[in-house]
Amino acid sequence: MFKRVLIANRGEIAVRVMRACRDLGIETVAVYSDLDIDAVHTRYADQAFNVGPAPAAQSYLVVENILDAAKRSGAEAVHPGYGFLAENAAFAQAVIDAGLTWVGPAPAVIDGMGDKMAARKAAMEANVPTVPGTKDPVTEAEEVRIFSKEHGFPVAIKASAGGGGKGFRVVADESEIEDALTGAAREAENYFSNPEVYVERYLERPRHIEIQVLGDANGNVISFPERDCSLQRRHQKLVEESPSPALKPEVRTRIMDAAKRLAENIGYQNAGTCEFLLDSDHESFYFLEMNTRLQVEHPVTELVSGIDLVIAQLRVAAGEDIGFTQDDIKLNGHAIECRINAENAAKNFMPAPGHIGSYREPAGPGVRVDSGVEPDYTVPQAYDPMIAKLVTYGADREQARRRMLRALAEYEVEGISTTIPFHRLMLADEHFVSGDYHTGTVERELDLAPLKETPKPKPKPGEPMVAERDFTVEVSGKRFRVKAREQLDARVQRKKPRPPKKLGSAVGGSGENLTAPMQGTIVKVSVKKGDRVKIGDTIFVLEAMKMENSILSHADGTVEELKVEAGHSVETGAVLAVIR
Ligand code: MV4
Repeated sequence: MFKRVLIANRGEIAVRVMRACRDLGIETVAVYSDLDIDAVHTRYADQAFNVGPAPAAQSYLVVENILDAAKRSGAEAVHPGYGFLAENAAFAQAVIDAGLTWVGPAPAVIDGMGDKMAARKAAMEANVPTVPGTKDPVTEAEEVRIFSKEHGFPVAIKASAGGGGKGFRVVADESEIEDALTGAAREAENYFSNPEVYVERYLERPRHIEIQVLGDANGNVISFPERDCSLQRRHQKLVEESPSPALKPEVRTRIMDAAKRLAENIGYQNAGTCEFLLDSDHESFYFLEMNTRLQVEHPVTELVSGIDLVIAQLRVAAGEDIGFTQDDIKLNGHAIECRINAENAAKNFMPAPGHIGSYREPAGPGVRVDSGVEPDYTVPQAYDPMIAKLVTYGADREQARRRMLRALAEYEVEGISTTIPFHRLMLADEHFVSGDYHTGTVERELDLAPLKETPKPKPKPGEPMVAERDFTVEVSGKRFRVKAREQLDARVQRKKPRPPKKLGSAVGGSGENLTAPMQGTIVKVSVKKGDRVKIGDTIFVLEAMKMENSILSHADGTVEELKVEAGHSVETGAVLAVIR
């Protein structure tokens, strides 16, 4: 077994991997950016090396800096965690070329599965069902039209190099083909420097089911009971659970066998995940893609199987026996994970980095918290907004759910907005309680209105304004919460009515200037000088916060001037156009 391992990551996953190392008596080496000099993971490790300034592109993603830290620390292996360089074949190869052990699958396998078309072909060869689709990439609208004639609408256009929803478009009818094709190809080029896209029949209301696999050092592959990851928003998972409330035992067996066959066929070693779509009949399933890394949601599998997946990864990488076989993998109980993100669900899940004041994690029976933060920590804007994962375990789903509600109520994160209120709503909602949800539930069916801060009732003109404040007072040993109401002088600014919001849209503007509501890159200009526009019309498409956002007109009028064009980066508040 290794004496020392470098963890090429930060936040909760870095701490989580370091804990597995500690369990095995392995010394840990952290890498950190200038922003993480006092971060939890940096201080948890036995050694820590600075790899560069705050931006990930200048630190956590700089291969030579990571390798330099590995050499200087005397690390014998590198664990990449997830995200950052975890699925970067060149990095994996560089680690191996430096004489170190890569804790993950072979670089060629990372490359192979990174190409969704090649992954689909590997699935077909392993007799694993895939969604009916084109065997090769498409470039012309006519090809999409021909496909839809055979398979009907809706169809999905997807990036070959894609994943996570980037370069993903749903086409409901012929009229949408052209725009969807160019949009998907543009996004694919922007995100993956590869504009290739392909077409599939689009499954309505599917569930997102994934199977953990583990290839041991002797080429045996073990598969684990599924994770249901359907509760997503804009391709960002929010809640995951195991087992899936939608999977019958015979379907579980078939899907676990399918994942094992695929992993065996490509000679998979170490931990990986096969993603499937389960059709709304809860019988037919289709291979989507394979992730060649440990996933965020791996703890739910650890809890229902009793296997520490990171310890297993380290043992496989060291060429050791993992100590269990497929027959040892049983499904016991139920686990649920809620991703605790520094995001404000009441404001379209807008990232909400900032300073955490008091911070208290829940505990008690069946509660696990994998966290990368602590009291008085500042959540940086530079990195992914997930600050922790709250995972609960119960003998059955209802016990796991109730424990999650208890833990969410105990979880205290003072100073920033988090997704805790969203999860409290989600876990109590009938869609979750019934288990009857799908990939569109969060975005299309869940009512998030209760999360909107209840605006204080505005006093009528002339009526005094009253502020309310809560206090805890003690009277003869008893504690009472009291609400004090304080009269203030009225200083009320009447706000202009805001135009209707489209999903994934934003409006910014005052007077005749249309301004950028957030920092980002203009990827599309939807109007030209002289066009007549109405409030709410899309003027630009701005790429920010990992997604494309429509920038809507804030007024009725004529486009007098366009200040930006596709490709321009803009700061918050920048004037984008003049509409009068
Ligand atoms: C699909 C699909 C339905 N039909 N493909 C693509 C990115 C991957 N992470 C999930 N993707 C999907 N591919 C076909 N043919 C549904 C999904 C999907 C999804 C799509 C839109 C919004 C959220 C989603 C969550 C999980 C799966």
